[in-house]
Amino acid sequence: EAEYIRRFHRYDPKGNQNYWVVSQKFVLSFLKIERLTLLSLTVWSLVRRFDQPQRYKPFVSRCMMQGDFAVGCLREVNIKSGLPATTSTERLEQLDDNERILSIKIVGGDHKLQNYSSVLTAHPEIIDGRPWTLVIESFIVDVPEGNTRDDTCFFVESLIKCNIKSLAAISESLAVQDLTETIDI
Ligand code: A8S
Repeated sequence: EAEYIRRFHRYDPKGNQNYWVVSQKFVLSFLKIERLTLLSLTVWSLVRRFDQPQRYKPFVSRCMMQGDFAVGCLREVNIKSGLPATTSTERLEQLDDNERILSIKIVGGDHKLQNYSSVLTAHPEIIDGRPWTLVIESFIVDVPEGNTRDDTCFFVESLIKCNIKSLAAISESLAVQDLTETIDI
């Protein structure tokens, strides 16, 4: 796990270091809870669809793509009501189907997260003969004026935890669906 983080979740903070959150601790606390009992393919097939985040992200109501689905493309995401945000414009920075890495950068929108970038990696593992997927997500973001590092980290961490929990639940139901379809009843 530490090796995955070393390899895939690296950042190069610029400017005043205090204004950046690189939450290694958050990633580590995640590692324990987010071992998903699923075919890792199902997880990755949801994550890699940069054009359809609403399939698993509970706060996204709609997503519109600008340009073809390729590295560098942009999506405009609409956020459900109840959050301090309405839209977000996001760029696909990296999509690696072999290593299972998705990296995005927020480049605009109506919300408080300035210079937000994130990396999500999904690692298939066999534990007790069963396939699992370990999902690790890390992020870097400016601390908004009037907020503390801790508050900012807590806010983002809560959103990401919701996303990953939902990813787990939806992947699981898709995996079960796939299984029952192959069993001809
Ligand atoms: C993601 C991660 C995050 C998304 C945040 C942190 C966001 O979409 C929501 C509320 C906000 O205030 C910021 O990978 C923003 O989705 C749900 C609009 C960016």
